Amino acid sequence: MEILDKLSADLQAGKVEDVVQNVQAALNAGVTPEDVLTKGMLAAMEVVGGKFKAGELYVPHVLMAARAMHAGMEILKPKLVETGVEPVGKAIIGTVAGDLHDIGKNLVIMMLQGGGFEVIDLGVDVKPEAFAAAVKEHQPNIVGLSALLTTTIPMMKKTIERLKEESLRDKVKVMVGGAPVTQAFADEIGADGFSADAASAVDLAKEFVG
Ligand code: B1M
Repeated sequence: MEILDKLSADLQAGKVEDVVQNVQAALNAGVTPEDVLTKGMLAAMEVVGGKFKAGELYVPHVLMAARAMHAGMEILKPKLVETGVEPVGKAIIGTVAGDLHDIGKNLVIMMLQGGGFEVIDLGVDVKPEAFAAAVKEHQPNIVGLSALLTTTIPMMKKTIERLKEESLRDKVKVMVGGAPVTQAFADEIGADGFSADAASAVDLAKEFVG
């Protein structure tokens, strides 16, 4: 459909105003909110994610596309709620205690939202007990831990331990990431998965929720 192709192209190009206009135009033309989401916006974010993974696009470009996605979602969300489209899963994500880096985390959040997930952002410097409290409150499928410092990655282990202490560990999948984090480290601390970048994080999250 021409309008969805245009929406997808504008979203990939990060054109916020055009995306907003195209979402509205598609809805006005009678396209269902679900088709606007899946055939227009999610399809576009998949292209962006794939190109980012392949090294054909860089962080600023992905951020622009993610911002355009956000702007479009503001219009689409109420319509999706009206038509009862369920998110593919729910994740809570934060940067671990002692760590204030959030650029990568925010990128992961935007990409997950682009992938159809409901995401609760716990922010930065999130203590293990705050992650545990958020799991109780929001009952997510996934807990995402981000860390950028070699001095703070041990807090990932502490967070997992806290989830165990509060009998919450079996209720969630724990995903870890950030520049100093590796698959070997993720295995060592008992995380369910590691992803090196935001696009892989979406693939992993989708695997987690089946
Ligand atoms: Co800081 N910093 N910083 N810093 N900083 C690094 C990380 C550092 C490598 C710089 C260096 O020395 N070369 C170094 C860490 C060294 C180490 O630990 N071995 C460092 C340091 C030392 C520090 C301070 C201690 C400096 C000081 O004050 N003496 C201090 C610490 C503050 C604190 O946190 N308590 C500090 C402060 C800062 C700023 C505040 C100035 C700023 C952060 C601003 C912000 O985030 N709002 C900052 C920045 C910007 C950086 C660098 C330059 C860039 C980090 C970044 O945003 N990268 C960084 C050096 C570098 O990397 N070149 C550096 C871009 C981002 C998109 O990538 O975060 O890796 P990244 O995210 C990727 C993946 O890792 C992955 O997906 C993302 C997208 O593809 N990913 C996940 C991330 N989280 C994920 C979670 C997942 C899955 C994937 O699942 C949940």
